[in-house]
Amino acid sequence: MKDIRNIVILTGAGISAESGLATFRGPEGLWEGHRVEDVATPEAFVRDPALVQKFYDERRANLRLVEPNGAHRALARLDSEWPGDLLIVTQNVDDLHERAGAKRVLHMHGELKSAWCLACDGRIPWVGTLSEGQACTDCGVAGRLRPDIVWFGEIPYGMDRIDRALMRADLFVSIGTSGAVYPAAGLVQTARYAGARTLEMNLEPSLGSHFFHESRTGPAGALVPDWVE
Ligand code: BJW
Repeated sequence: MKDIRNIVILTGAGISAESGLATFRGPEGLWEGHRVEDVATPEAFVRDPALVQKFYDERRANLRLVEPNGAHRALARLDSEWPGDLLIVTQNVDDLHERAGAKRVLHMHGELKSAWCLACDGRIPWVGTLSEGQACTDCGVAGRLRPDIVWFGEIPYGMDRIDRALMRADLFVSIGTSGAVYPAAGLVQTARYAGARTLEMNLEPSLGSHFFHESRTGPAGALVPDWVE
């Protein structure tokens, strides 16, 4: 990776698929069992909080059953060895990048293992199941915790930091994302505007694959370690 110093990597559900976590869209997609508007919007949470809490409780429980795969491990190795700036921007709410050892990770759509207290606006680690009415460990108020997840219509986390990293990036790499959800799907255009080389690695060409200089198709568990070597 000659002439490259600063790297931004965007990951999506496809990178965790080989660990056994369902992606969102497609035949085996997570949304097949749940209508997205029933579980991943602020309106759904107001309408049926128990359903939404149950959906996320189940996904948290499932996290304990899965392990990082070769793609997570390769990115963690790159993170630990890369001397320049590097930022892994993940849309995933799982913790597989961290469990593989990556440190420079930003969860733009939130994290399953975090709870957001609507009483004090604090973020606390999730313990037990939120649907049991766990109290906030900061303010002590019970029953006001929601999943710390960015739902449709909400502003993703860290957008300023992401924009700053993209403006300095020499290389932007997108892994395992369909390009269906904005603003994540538009990061490639910002990176190109800033002059970065852009590479996509996905099982199939994504909706935005024409925006990339290069598009490699195949499973992330094979493509990412090859690229990092
Ligand atoms: C493999 C593989 C293997 C499989 N190896 N690859 C109309 C037009 C444009 C935009 C909008 C619009 N109406 C509304 C909007 C905005 C909306 C949006 O984009 N909607 C679209 C659906 C149209 N966006 C928002 O509301 C966002 N907020 C926002 O825009 O605020 C305003 C704003 C403006 C400007 C700047 C800043 C803010 C918020 C979006 C929140 C998304 N939340 C979710 C749920 C999170 C919680 C949860 O997990 O439950 O995030 S939705 C869901 O989709 C989740 C994901 O992070 C996200 C992206 O999905 P991802 O990761 O791409 O997964 P898939 O399944 O789609 O794709 C997987 C890919 O992997 C596939 O291509 C496979 O082929 C591939 N793959 N196995 C490699 N082994």
